[in-house]
Amino acid sequence: GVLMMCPMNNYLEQELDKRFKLFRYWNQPQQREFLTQQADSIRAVVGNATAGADAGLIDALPKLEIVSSFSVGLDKIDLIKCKEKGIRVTNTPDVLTDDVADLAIGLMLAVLRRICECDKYVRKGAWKFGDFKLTSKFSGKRVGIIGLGRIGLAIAKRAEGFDCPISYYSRSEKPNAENYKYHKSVVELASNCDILVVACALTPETTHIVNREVIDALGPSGVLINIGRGPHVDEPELVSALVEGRLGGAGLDVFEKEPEVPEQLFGLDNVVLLPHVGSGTVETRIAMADLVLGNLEAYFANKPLLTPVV
Ligand code: 8YV
Repeated sequence: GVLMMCPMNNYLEQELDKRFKLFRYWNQPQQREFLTQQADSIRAVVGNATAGADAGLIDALPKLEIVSSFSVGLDKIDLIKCKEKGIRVTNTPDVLTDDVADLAIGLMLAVLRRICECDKYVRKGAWKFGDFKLTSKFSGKRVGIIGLGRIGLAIAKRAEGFDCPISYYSRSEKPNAENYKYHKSVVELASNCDILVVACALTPETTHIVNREVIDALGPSGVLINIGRGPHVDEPELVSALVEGRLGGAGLDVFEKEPEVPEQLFGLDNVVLLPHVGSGTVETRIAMADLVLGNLEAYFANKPLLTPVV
């Protein structure tokens, strides 16, 4: 049997139902009792960015052999425990890179050119009474990227098309990034860019990697873009910096306690708020679902996994 943790994609759910004995975790009124009853029949877990496989779930499922995540991020999976127990783990890299990078650029444009505010302006009929205020140019702005992995690199390539000088922070300097300037700390990166983008994985080391010091280094004309994970940013610090005008703006696809979004942000026009839709296109979600299914099929057919992590 396969245990799906929460609703994530209809096509994925239908295919899992066709090919395996599917248990829907979110439909169980008594989740603890359900786990005790079905403990011996669940060999696979399908999770996502919302619900994965934590230590408690892994301990409750002694027959668990594989966790196939409908996400590239692995922060909701206890990878150390999986390794210890010989549980395989797969994710959905590459297929979502374009979408997430596209959206990062979209957020930059939306924040600097006030696209959402402009749209509201037209809809409420305000144009008849005067032109919209002037906004900020995006082309040529200095873009700083935290994490130059698959997604960070795709954002860099796109921003290059807008003539943006690129700099980045990562644990070590990348050999494949000669055109991009490496900074050995996030504060140094933030001090030397106009737009700071979070594009790294969420780990204990990168939790609150954007803290007050980083926000202050970015400053009142700087813009923060987060398409990574909410906990990358100290959210109360971000909110007070935006409310007090110590940060120029923010484009956020992710939040610390999704779907909760700090309401103090709702009245700010220099902020664009998205409901975690980085990979949310029809095309990409099908490709992600096919990877989840392909990994499970490969595993149970004793074939090499398509996108193994553990
Ligand atoms: C998804 C994501 O939002 O890949 C990730 O890490 O955050 C997203 O693609 C999510 O897992 C879809 O349910």
